[in-house]
Amino acid sequence: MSSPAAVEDEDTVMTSVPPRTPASLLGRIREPADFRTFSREQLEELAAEVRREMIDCVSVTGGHLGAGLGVVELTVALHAVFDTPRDRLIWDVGHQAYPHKILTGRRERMLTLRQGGGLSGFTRRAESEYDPFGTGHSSTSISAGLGMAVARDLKGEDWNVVAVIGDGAMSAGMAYEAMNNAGSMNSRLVVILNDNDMSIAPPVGAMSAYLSRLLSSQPYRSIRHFAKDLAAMLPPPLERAARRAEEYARGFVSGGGTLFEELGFYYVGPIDGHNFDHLLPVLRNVRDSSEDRPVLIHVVTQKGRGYTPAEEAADKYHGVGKFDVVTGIQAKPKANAPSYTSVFARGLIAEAAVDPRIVAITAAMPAGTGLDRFAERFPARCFDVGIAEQHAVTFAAGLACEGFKPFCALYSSFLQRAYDQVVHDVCLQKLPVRFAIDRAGLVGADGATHAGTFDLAFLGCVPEIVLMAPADEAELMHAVATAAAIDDRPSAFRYPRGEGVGVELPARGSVLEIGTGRVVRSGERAAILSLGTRLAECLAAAENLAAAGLSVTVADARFMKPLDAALVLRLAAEHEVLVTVEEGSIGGFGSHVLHLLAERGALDRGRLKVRSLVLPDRFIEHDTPRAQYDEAGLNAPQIAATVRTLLGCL
Ligand SMILES: Cc1ncc(C[n+]2csc(CCOP(=O)(O)OP(=O)(O)O)c2C)c(N)n1
Repeated sequence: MSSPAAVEDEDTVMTSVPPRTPASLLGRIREPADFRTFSREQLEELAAEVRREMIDCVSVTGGHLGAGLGVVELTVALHAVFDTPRDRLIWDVGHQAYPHKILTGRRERMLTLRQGGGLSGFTRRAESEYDPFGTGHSSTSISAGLGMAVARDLKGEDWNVVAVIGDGAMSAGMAYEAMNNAGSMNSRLVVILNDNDMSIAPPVGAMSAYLSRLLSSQPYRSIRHFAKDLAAMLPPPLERAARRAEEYARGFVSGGGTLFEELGFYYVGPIDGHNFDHLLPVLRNVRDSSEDRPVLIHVVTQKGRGYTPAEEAADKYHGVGKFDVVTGIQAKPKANAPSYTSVFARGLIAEAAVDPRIVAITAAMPAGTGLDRFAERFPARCFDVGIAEQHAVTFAAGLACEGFKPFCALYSSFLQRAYDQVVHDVCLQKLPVRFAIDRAGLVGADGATHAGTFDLAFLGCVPEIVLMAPADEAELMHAVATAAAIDDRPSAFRYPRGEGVGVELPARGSVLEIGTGRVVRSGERAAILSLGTRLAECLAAAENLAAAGLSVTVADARFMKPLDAALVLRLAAEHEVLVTVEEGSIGGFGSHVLHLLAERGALDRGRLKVRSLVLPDRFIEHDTPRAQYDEAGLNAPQIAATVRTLLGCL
């Protein structure tokens, strides 16, 4: 597997405004109503302008490129045919919505994409009335769309709901739950399956194979011919002809029944998603149809369409940093240290080399989690289960039942999906599944949807699990080795997006003593107790305080669960001030420390001042990591200021 530049790894800051390609049609458009009267040829020209504009913008801001390029014609056609925003248009995941943003009044702000105060990289209700549903996590569009459609019916109103979902997103259970429900309801809902035969990585699973079979059973090329022939043969209106063509197509493609039809959908397709001759009549038909049931239009597109580098390497151009439009070469920020993700992969490979029971699981993020490297080394021991986090966790539980040592590598925010599986299938049965929780904490440009804010809180309250948060990349190697050794209960370790601090890496991690922290700097008046990678900021704060004559102890808890009670109580007893620091929400490490102190009576004497520095109780929007940490109050100056205030030394 290759390694696409994960968009989450780019700190993209606008540096210069690119020369705008003359855009004669786009320049006249403020909203979709402005092009609803366009001819087919004008729509085609508009699509070409949108594509050029998108490439220009993303070359400066970085962001998601391939998915948006693949839906340019579809986006233009949808807004041309449907009465948005009255008709609700939902983009699954939302990473392909840049053309949609360009066409819905946000063109002038495209160069602020993914930057502080700028446009989000996904759809957001707060951003535009053309974004009826906020996305970021995949496979929600059919459920949300069905909810809107049913609400419309209950209100007695008459508008359309269109959900656009990719073939990758279609691998998630939620999409089937929604289709299963929609198929049994008499509610008008249009689902557009945007089939580009790609997820971030090549798609996996039986559904993907099914879609390929569906396409190969009757190439859409011949349907186009049918449509043309029929349109020529039949009298106007063209719509009627096209409707007949679809009916023919349905029969030819599926022999009368597709999986979608079995689920209660009226299936149309496959149609060419770059061809307005296909898109416009079919979309108009569906819009004007009086069918009170869900329709699925199977649209075939090419990821990265119209930009050669992205067409040729769809995975590498899923998400990009800034790039040179002419060469396609992406500007890689200079790395000072390896990323936590790559260190995790290195640690896991080292463990797996000596333990054949170690297996690894990813939910459609092989490169994002570093497991692409593990898969190169141990192809038979790495499983990409598709965008299916819930399944990934219970699948890992099954592997653990049979004596394997599964490492389930998920982003913190996507693990939220699998909470019940963690509690019920893993922890309740005390199964030794290891959770490698990547992107724990703030994530920069991807913003609130992708931030790993809650894992400490939602895992810390579950019995049986060992919960670690390594402080640097060497500690991450130790956490991997420790998790490999814990074979009698579940364990998890969390680490952030981005690169480490540059410490030397061991060839293989050491197994840590469960539930023991370490003191990394000894002082007298105050103690800073850190969990995770804010340790470097805590040490910088201590240095700053020392320069002002304040002697501060800094400790690394290493484990949130089991908590090193002896260490916490000692720090509390020996200092006037105790400040805990973590990159997580309220309810996590600091809350556990406070609970322990209260239970053990350490707060009763009234001398100790305790504070917990956690992420604030609000969603932190996309910005540079540094700005996000400042907003959260988790940089060294703010940590030092907290200690100073508590010591009364302002
Ligand atoms: C629940 C969840 N898991 C993982 C992801 C990461 N992710 C973002 S886009 C994507 C692939 C989506 O593929 P597809 O739906 O085919 O859309 P395409 O990018 O090909 O247009 C993945 C895995 C996510 N957004 N949400």
